[in-house]
Formats: sequence, C-alpha cells, structure tokens
Amino acid sequence: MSGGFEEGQFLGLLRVDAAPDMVVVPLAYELTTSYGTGAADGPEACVVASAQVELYDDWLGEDVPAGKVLHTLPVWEGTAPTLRGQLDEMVDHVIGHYSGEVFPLFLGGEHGILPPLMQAASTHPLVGGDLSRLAVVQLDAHADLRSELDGEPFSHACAASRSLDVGIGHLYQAGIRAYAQEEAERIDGDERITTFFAKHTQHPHTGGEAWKRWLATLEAIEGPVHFTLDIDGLDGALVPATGTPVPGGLTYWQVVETIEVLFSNPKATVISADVNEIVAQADTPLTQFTAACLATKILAAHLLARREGRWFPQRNQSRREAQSSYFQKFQGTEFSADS
Ligand SMILES: [Mn+2]
Repeated sequence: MSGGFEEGQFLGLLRVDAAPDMVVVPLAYELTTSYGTGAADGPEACVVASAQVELYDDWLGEDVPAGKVLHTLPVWEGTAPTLRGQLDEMVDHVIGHYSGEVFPLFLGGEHGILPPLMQAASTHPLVGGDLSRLAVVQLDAHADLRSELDGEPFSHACAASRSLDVGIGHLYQAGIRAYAQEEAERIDGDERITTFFAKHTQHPHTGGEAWKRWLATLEAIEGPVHFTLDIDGLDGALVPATGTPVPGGLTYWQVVETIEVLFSNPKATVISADVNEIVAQADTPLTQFTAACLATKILAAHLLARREGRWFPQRNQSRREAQSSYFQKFQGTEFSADS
C-alpha cells in the first residue's frame, strides 16, 4: 500500500482536497430486516475491512484509484421517526451524487435502500427524469419481489418490486434461489423482469451454459444501469454474517465476472452501484472483507470504463429535483403484485 493510510476512508486512501471522481457513501439503514440484525453497522465494518484489500487490480492493471480522487462520506443514519420518512431523507442525502459528475458507490445497510436510490437516480442526466430508461442488474439470493412483508411494502424483501413500481425499465437478476410463490408469478408475468436462478447457473453439469446466457444477457443491455449487489447472492459460506445467508449461491469469481462483463459493455453506462446487506462479522472479518473486495472491484471496473471511454462526466445542464416526500406520499394501494 502506498501513500499513507487514513482511517474512515475506503481502502484507507488519504483524503485529497479536490473534487471527487468517485464517492463511497455508507448508508446505515436497517428498519425492516427480518432475520439477522446488524445491517446498520455493516457499512462502517466494510470501510474498516477495506484497509486490508489490495489496491492492485489485475484487470485495471494498476492500483485503485488510478490517479482519480475517491472520497468516503461519513456514515449516514436516518433520523426521521418513520420508515418512509427515512427513505425520503435518504433520497435527499444521495441525490447530489446523481449529478453525473461523479460515480457513486453506496454501502448498505439493508436492501431497502434500493427504491430511494432509484428515485434519486431519476435525476441523473442519462436518465433525464424517465426511470424507464434505467436498467437494474441485481445479484441476490432473494428475488425481493414480494408485494409486502409483515405488512410493510418497503421491506428489504420488496426492494426489487418497489423499484419496478417506482418505474425502472428492466430488472436483470441472478443468484436467485429463495423466493415465494407470488414472486415466481411476478417473474413469469412481468416482461420487465429477467431472472437467472441459481439452481440453473450453479448446476454441476449444465451450469456453465446457463451462466454464459447470463453473461450474454449483460452484454446486450443498453443505456444507463444501476448495479445492486446483495452480498447474500454469494454462497452463504462467504458471507456467513449477512442477515439471511443462503446455501447454493454464486462463487466469488462469478460476481467478479458479472462486474467485469457489465462494466465492459460498450452500449451500457453503469451510473451507480451499491453493495448491501453487509453485516459486521465478529469472529473473523470474512463477511465485511468479501464485501470490501467486491466494492473495490466495482471501483476498478468503473475506472477502466472511464479510461476506455464508456463513462465520462456529464456536464449538468439543468439540475433536476426529485419529488420531495415521495415515499411518504406513496399510498399502500399503489403496490400490488399484479400491477
Ligand atoms: Mn436483496
């Protein structure tokens, strides 16, 4: 590691007083986690663990951040008394990073951060207020397509269905292996959803062919993309502390390959990413270190996309505002599995 070390900064990089090219935004959000607890401490644990990650990326061919400026923001914690109030607060906190001038990487926190991130993403110059232009690529054990969980439509178990309801154009998901009947029906019935099940991609004999189809799907995406990595998409052995670890998941290298293939698609522009459901593991830092390694891989992939002209800063002509109190105004009746 070169250039010193600074606590509280991702990768321990010394903070440079210059406008950032990339920002790491920790979001300590945990209001609906159903099984495990500790998602609120995960982002900070990931930043701490990142100090042990090698800066050199073989694919990039140099050390992250490759001469660019990376800022790590202080950990955000919501203060609003209600869940939807916190979602609106989160939109306010992140919206500035969707100006198109920086690449934001969000660390969560439960997967419930996704709908507010998408609401903020609507203001990105490449999205231009029309979220249907935006595709979301999701790695996850869970489909996150429930209409509600325990009566809460903004539960982490509904992150993908609410993002579709907020208006994203298409959802591509892989690693999926734990889902309810209503989610299977929504996958079958909603043309905006393309799902690759772990049962197929991880099959000992035919998995390779299914995996190649997933990669080909990523290569065919066009336009702006948000990449959302729920770390429970990885096999539970790699992320035992995450809220709901599930066996039979993706290997580390499959996640790396997904990132490399997605970010090297010349017709797609990855405008933002998040790594979520990180929980601090006490006995060994394996869970948060795995998350930190993949977050670093995302930054390396962005830096290569930037160097090779697939990403360039947008000059912000007319700054758009997200609708304030968007989530607080949303009515429960607007959410249904067959919408
Ligand atoms: Mn999820």
